[in-house]
Amino acid sequence: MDRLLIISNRLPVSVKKGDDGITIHQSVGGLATGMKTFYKKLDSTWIGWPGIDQQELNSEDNKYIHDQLEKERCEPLYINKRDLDLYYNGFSNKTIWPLFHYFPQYTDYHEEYWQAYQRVNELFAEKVLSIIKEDDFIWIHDYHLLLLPKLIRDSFPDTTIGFFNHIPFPSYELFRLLPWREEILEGMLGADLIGFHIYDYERHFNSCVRRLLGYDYSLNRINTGDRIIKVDNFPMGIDYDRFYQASLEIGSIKEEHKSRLQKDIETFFRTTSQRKLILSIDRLDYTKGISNRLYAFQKFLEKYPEYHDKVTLILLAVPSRSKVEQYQIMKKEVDELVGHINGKWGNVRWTPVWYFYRSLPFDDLVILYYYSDIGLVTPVRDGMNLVAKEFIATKTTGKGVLILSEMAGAAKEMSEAIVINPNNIEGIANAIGMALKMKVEDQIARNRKIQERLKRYNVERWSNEFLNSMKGVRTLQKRFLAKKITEETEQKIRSEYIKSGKNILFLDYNGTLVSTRDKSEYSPPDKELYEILDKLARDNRNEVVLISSRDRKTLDRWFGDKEYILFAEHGMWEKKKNGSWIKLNNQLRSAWKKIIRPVLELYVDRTPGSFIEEKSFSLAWHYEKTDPDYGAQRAFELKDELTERIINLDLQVMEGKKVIEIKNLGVNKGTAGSKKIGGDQYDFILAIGDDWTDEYLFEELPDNAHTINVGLKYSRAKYYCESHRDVRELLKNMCETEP
Ligand code: GDG
Repeated sequence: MDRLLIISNRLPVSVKKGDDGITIHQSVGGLATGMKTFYKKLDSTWIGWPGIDQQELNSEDNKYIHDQLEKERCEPLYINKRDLDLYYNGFSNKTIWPLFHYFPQYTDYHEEYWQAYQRVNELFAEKVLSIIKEDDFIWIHDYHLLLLPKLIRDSFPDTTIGFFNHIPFPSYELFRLLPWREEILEGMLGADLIGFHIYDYERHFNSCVRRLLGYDYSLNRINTGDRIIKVDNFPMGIDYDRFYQASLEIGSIKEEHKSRLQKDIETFFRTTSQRKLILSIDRLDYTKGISNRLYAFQKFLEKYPEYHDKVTLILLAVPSRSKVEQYQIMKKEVDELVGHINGKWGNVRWTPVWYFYRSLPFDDLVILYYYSDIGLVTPVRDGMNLVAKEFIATKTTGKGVLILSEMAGAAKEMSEAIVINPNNIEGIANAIGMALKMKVEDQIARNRKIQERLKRYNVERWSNEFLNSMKGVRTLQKRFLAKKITEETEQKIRSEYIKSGKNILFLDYNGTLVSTRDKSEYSPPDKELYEILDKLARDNRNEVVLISSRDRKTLDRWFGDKEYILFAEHGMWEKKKNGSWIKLNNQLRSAWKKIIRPVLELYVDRTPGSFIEEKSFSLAWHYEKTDPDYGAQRAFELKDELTERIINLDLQVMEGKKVIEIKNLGVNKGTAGSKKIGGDQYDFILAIGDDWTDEYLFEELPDNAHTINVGLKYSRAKYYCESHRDVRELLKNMCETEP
């Protein structure tokens, strides 16, 4: 693959300046730990903040750091102290972090933070643009850099950009609280691929985009009109073998090589098989549910006195964001709770909670995992949670029990764990009791299943899937990118048309033959349009097919006496030249209208200017005459609501221009078009339409068909033109060309 630029707030290594000069350490955290080993296997450069203020460095330091980081394939980006504070402690960790983790009560909305966030994202963009090369792949990580994809795209439109969000993406109800919500979404949509850990975050994001920006999505693609963006979920894995191997080695370390921590654990905890260790590891963060965990442990000690003197909770809380007030308050609460529990139940032989407030080196971390019988992971909200996965990876014998919060993304993949609700203190206490009593065979059976998955879907596989998906989006975009119709193409279409003996022309009505605004009943076809269509229809080589979403009556009134074939209601009805209307699908039903009509009526009552159009097998809610913003917002809400309501009704919800239509499944312009062509051989096929109901037709037609979309650049059509005027011009020129 081409060169990869990885961009995240922090580099995977941190620079420190102390008495012994400059030192470089491994950064702690999911992203750094996870990607550390594998990113060096690729032709890649990592851009991020090195963890130090450049003001503290002299030219010698700078040179040394530069050389060291170059070896690590890292490119440092320095941020001035004030901006760093406002952007990192401020907007990232006092605005986005709490809001995205469903803590609106901790969320600060300060213009000053937002300004700094924009400045720092721009700084990142400048850095990227100073080193970017054509064909580079750019992979941006996390919530600190939500604006970066668009900033890069604006200056480098053809580059391939992926964005991965490591934290949850909240539901619309939370996200809408953000004053800069549109800018954030637009920023993210600068990427070609947007990844989340689990489907729930993906669907929240899509719904926010639809409600706030008005871009629709289908399957997992968002079409902004001039680009297609893929949104998908990629549950992040761990470096499984590294944890598994490290744990295997611990078991065979000779006595004289054992570390202090290992010796202490063996001395104090492995005295009898009765003693059990519960492990809790997190950054000290209010999202991680550490106090809930302590309350639950306390409850457990109350409920199960038989375990006194036997069970110890090791609580490793890694200092984090200690400049943010909420974190300071929380630290105090945890300190007090630990003190309370130890004070109440501890004795000379037994300290119920072993509390570490620091970060440990990797080897010690694995020792803790290795000796623990129970992993207690109880976040109140967590994007994924890698600790849960690492705990299982170190259980080389298969023995051990994981208690996992259902609010962690990891719970979706690890259902064999004991899954708890972190707010249910009693429930967690019981889960601890259950874990202590779980039979060894049961433990092994559960863990082996999870291990198989973790081994297979490890961090390398995760990265590869993300990167391959990025490549895939580019191919997809090329496939969907209609070319602007040029004079040369028109010429080509015309010359094929002249030469051919049997032609079929599929023409949509609204937005294609008349302007989109002329949608009401009172703007019938004009003289010019009749002349063009009549002329085409008089040529007996041609079949002119008007394929519209309009109802039969209207089409009859306008074109009933014409020599055209008419398709009404997206192809539910067909009228041949001089014939009568026939239903194309006998499976069609309309009893469902009784259920759906009241929903639409409610929207009519609440949205002045909107109205319901009833067709034989469909209902449509039109909002072209409403206040544009309000109407659009209501339309998104309605679409969301209908998506839920139509389950099991065999219906589909289609969105046209300023209309939402509910109709029977399996009927669309594509099925009608292909039925019309049937086994007949046409030398020349032309299809023109303007909204996504026409996409079905473009897709169904044979490869040699000339397909033209009016307005949308991203379409299944081969070409696009600007407006209905261009369509008329093309058709006029065709009529005027004599064979
Ligand atoms: C964010 C999201 C998502 C912890 N203490 C020490 C240490 N660690 C390592 C663990 C693990 C990582 O840090 C923590 O990862 P988590 O996933 O548990 O949590 P966050 O830091 O909040 O990460 C999270 C993650 O991004 C990845 O997308 O899963 O939801 O919040 O790898 O081993 N490592 C060392 N010493 C410690 O004391 N060496």
